[in-house]
Amino acid sequence: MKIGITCYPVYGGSGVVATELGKALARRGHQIHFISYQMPFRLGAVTDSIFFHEVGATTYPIFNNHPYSLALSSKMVDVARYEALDLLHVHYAIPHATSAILARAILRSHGIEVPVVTTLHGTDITIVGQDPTFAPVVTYSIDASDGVTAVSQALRKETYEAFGVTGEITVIPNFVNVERFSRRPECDMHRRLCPKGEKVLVHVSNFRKVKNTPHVVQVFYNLRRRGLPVKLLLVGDGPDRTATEHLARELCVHDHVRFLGKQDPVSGILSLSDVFIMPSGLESFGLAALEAMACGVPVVCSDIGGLPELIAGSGAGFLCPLGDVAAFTDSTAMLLEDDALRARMAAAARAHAIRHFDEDIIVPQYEAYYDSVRARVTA
Ligand code: GMT
Repeated sequence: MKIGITCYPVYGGSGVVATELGKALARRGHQIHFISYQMPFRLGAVTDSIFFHEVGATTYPIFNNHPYSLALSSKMVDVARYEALDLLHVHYAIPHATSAILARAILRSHGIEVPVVTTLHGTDITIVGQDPTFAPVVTYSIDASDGVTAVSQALRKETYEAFGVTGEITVIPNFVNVERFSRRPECDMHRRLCPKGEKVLVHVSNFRKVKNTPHVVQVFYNLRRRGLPVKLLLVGDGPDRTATEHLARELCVHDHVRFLGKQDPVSGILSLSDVFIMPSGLESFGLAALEAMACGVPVVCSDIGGLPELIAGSGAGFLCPLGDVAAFTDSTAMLLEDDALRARMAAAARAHAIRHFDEDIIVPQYEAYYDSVRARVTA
């Protein structure tokens, strides 16, 4: 199949999923055309079955902002026609689904039928999409898509409740490549970071408000106050990084905290970590937690959104009430102090990732979904 994939190319879960999906589909014999304003950050090199089409930015004095959504539609039309795409798969509703619906209409006017599959990821539904500025367009674009998937049951439910969408939404959970995301042997960085055998707490995110990164530092401060020999690694970057750094200094724990910025790959850092923490205020799935689990790192996460679907009953870690810093501290401390418990949960985390979220289990679900959408559209 020839598939056009559109996503945000920057650091963030939806872009990661779209890119990893494209790479996995290419390995399975499909031809993949990424269409975006920049090469997706996890793409690496293009190959003979992966292509990248950049959406250019044209400026003109009367434009307030560059109309990216329209430039994207034009590029979708161009790629679909000349590369003979079988399907457009867009990740994140705003504006990608809308651009794709417009592209589909233009293609139809040329007698070309290219179905549109939209995958909902999270903040496109839970935060940005519900803003009245976008809500009617998001609702229309979801309903007008030929196929809609959501990354968790929680997100599917939220989409029905918040938008009054009527069409079927199929849940296809996120996935991880369990070969690339697996624990690596002890490395020099670990020895230098933890000269006295300290334990490592890790957090990975884009430091947006919804990630509650100050809570990570507060939990870490509580752990140090309890006398636990632990270091904190913070991976990623975003709007709340400065405030989080300042808090670490105010609480005088900064000497034990490393802000590593955007990192790729993260599997090496996860491999030297003992516990992963995700105190998010909302998380439709929690891909970063899944990647940690695949690397055998037990997780401590908020009990909201799609996180219970990922973790509950797996023995891979703990779910804590949203915003309850004391509960997060207690659960993390338990894992850091009890080597046997941590080892048990680490093994369960890896096993759970392999059994339920391995790339080889989930990617065929997308292939089957594409087939069903194409069959319906051409019937
Ligand atoms: O985490 C983010 O804020 C980025 C966002 C995105 O769309 O790039 O992530 C969302 O999609 C990920 C991939 O499906 C999910 O794993 C994240 O849980 C989800 N983020 C939120 O719901 C806040």
